[in-house]
Amino acid sequence: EQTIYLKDYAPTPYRIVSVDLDFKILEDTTRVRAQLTIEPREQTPPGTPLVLNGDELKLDSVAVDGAPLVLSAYVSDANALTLVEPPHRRFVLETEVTLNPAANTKLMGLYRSSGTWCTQCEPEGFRRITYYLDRPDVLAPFKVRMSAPKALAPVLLANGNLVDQGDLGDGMHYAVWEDPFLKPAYLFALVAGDLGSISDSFTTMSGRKVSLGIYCTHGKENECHYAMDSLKRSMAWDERRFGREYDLDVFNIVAVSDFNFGAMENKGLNIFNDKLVFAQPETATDANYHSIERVIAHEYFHNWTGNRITCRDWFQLCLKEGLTVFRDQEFTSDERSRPVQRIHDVQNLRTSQFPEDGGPLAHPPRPDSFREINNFYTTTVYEKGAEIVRMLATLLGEAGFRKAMDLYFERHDGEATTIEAFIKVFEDASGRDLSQFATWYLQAGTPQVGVTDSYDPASQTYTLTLTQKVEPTPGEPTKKPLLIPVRFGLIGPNGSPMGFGSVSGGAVEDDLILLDRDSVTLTFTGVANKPVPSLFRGFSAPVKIASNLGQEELLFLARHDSDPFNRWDALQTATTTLIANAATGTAWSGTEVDALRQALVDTLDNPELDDAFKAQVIDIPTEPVIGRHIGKNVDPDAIARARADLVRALVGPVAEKLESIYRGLEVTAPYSPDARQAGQRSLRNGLLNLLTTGSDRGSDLASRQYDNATNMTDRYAAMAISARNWTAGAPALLGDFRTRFAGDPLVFDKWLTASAQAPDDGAIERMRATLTAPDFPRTNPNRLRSLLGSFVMANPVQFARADGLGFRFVTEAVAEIDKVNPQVASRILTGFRILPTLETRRRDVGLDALRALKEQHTLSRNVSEILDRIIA
Ligand code: B3K
Ligand code: ZN
Repeated sequence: EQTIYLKDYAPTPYRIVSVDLDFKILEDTTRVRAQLTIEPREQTPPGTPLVLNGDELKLDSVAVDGAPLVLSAYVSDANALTLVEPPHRRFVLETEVTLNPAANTKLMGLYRSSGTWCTQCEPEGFRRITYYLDRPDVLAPFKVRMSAPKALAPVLLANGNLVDQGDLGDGMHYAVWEDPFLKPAYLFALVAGDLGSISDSFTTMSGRKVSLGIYCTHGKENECHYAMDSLKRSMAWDERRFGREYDLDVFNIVAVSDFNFGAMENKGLNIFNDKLVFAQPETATDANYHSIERVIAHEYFHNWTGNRITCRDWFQLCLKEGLTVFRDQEFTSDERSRPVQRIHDVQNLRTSQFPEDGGPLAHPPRPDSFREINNFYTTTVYEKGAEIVRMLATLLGEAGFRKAMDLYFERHDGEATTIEAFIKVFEDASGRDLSQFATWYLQAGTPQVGVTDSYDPASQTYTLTLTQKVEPTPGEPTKKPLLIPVRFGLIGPNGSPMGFGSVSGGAVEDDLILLDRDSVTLTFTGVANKPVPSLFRGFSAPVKIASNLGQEELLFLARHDSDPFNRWDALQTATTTLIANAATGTAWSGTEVDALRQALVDTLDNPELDDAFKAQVIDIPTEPVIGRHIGKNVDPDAIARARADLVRALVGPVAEKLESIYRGLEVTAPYSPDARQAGQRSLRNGLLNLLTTGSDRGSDLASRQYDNATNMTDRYAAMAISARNWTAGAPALLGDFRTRFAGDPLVFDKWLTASAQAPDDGAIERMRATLTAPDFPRTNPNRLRSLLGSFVMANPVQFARADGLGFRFVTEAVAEIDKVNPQVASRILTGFRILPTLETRRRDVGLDALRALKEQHTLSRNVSEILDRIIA
């Protein structure tokens, strides 16, 4: 099996000048005729073979300039069609293949989802539709003709603009779509089906009217309005914030129920996992609305960062993904609350990216080799990629960043480009040397920043030393120092910001320290009193901070820091430390718990803070986050016990007060997903969570909330909190929820998740029974991920059981899923990346389960790669 290296990149010897596709879609088969106009590049020697990618294609005919090819002129096998000696001039290659979309359970290429024909081509799915140079640096204009039975597929969609349509008799009809923009094959899309839709329009800043459509299963139209609203707000925001206007006359979105990922940014025809489109208050939570808004925006923003400017090769994936995640984070920050969104994004980074970056699957945001590219659509490429762009924005400032982005669009529009070119744009626009900064893209691992300081009252001098260190990661034994932007402030004894005279010893620009060596010692003069340093404000770099602050100083920051992120983070650090210490044998003191409780209560009582922020402050770090903090010899049972004990100690004396705040927060107005109302619900549900873990009032409160809920946010929270704490009421709530919403697959997913995250000893049996029930939809990614993905990522107590039952349950399921859908299987398997952090006994039974998987099954390239990297 082959490893692909970035260093081997070379352009194709042939160019594809234009693409003409004809799809004949019939009930059982689809015939694809492709006419590719091809020419050799100037430097290509005559006689150079033309190798086109293919995957599971059945070739029916092949011709050049209208003449069928003789057998000796080409070779076709499972993975390629090779023209041995193509003409040394422009020519038209015509191929015909037959596909069976209904049998395509990998959901890459053309497949059927609940009767609808749809496509997913990124990264290498187009080769499952026709023979092609299936790589992102081959750009061409596409014309697509499709015909299908009118009864099965009254709706026929593809990229670009509709240029023709009509009746063909015999119950068949056709449509022709043309996309004038050059694009790589991974952005190709086609949809044919019997779909309902809603429509709207958007007038761009230059006055062009764009027709907008969202297509879905009949009957779901009413659940598409929030997605439409999010789309229009995204289009307006990209004009305002980045000066980017939409470029076609139509923009369509199609919701499908079987989808490997969240959504896909195909040019002018985005295809979405329906869970990221459908929303109504009775069945979708505030969190669902939030995700819909974010992902609709994300895919729309790709039109400029991804489609107009795409990637030269898949190693450059974070060129489009990191940048587009940054853009969607900024959109949500502008539409909702900036500090709340920042905390949300950092929680996500710490929960999923840090464990990836500190374990066997660590890789740089711009990797230099892979076996299976689908395994690199990771949180490192996406979320760490976004953090890198955010650091560029921090270094350049708002105006400087916008100037650089303008230059990026101007310089690279229409191109397939690289991370190097992206960085060069930022250098040219700012005049800065970013060569050291570029290391962020090329090196894996989360830097650990150490802090020490001292104050000399006699000379009024404050000294601050910052160090950085990155642990070795697979294939990278030694690390280079990074350029780490540290946004900071000094806080005086009365809680106000403190000025200083001068600073020396390192690079400081206004409130930004540039930590660019292993160690930097800064000397601040004219400092009147001993300050408390507030470092990494707004989480200005994706690092782990080994703060030297004690609990007292952390609580001081939580009270006084002008930076809301650091206020939140100070309490998180204080809480995590107490739990981690207790789990590893160092008990907390009563004073420590009293002080922490007071800080939480003061936050709740502060009328100036908004509810969403308060909810984040009282959110006790999860077990996986604490496990990660401990780092080695982790015993999930001990962590769960210590966490619950601390919550009990915190809540006990104030349970009544918390309950009365809880009662006072009930929303009486009609449901709205807006940030304010959602914030109020999240605070109320956060209190319910505290009361359920920390007192005996919670179980009943939760059951009552469940019964009286008028929206899914409150009902789901009550069930999930009960399940996670395995209260007396939990089994009844799970049982009711399952039958109450039977028939709604997206609500079933919520039940699967809650059930999989419950830490009771019956969890595995319950999951096994669910999974093996005859009516469980075994091929649907959403169902599988809701059950198994939530289990491996969020239920360490049962997944990492010392008897190995949890591990074996998952490896056996992965072996089965792999036969159907390798992408889903390998994604679930990544949950085993926690093995190296676990205590020996658990690690060993986990490794045994992985070895058995490897020995007993024939596995896909996707699963084998993940397995080998974890076992290694
Ligand atoms: N670009 C797609 C991801 C496709 C994933 C293929 N395994 C969605 C996105 O990031 O916007
Ligand atoms: Zn994306």
